[in-house]
Amino acid sequence: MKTLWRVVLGVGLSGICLGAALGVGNDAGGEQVIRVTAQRFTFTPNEIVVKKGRPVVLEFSSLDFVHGFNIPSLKLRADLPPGKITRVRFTPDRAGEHPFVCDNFCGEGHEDMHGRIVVKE
Ligand SMILES: [Cu+2]
Repeated sequence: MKTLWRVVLGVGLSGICLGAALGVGNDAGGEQVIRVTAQRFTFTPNEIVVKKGRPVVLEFSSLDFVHGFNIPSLKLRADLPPGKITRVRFTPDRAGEHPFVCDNFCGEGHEDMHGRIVVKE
């Protein structure tokens, strides 16, 4: 009888360990992919919410011009040529807000072309 309980307990614990190994119940997930469209004179979305510690891939499509993406506080920048997807990867390591701007002069409304990334705990 003692042996039987040992087997039951053993199987139960194995199940728990396997669940942990498979990441069951862990919602941190893999990369968070966010599509962003750049077009005179806006980024859509212009507010991007991400989670601290979770890798992010921004996939930019420009519809009309080689806009720039520059986020000084994260030391990230890229040119965004139309007709292709430009990927920018990063993993936010602390909570906070990071303003970004278009840094390629794209016309009269260029100064209004900006947004922010909000990193949540
Ligand atoms: Cu622009």
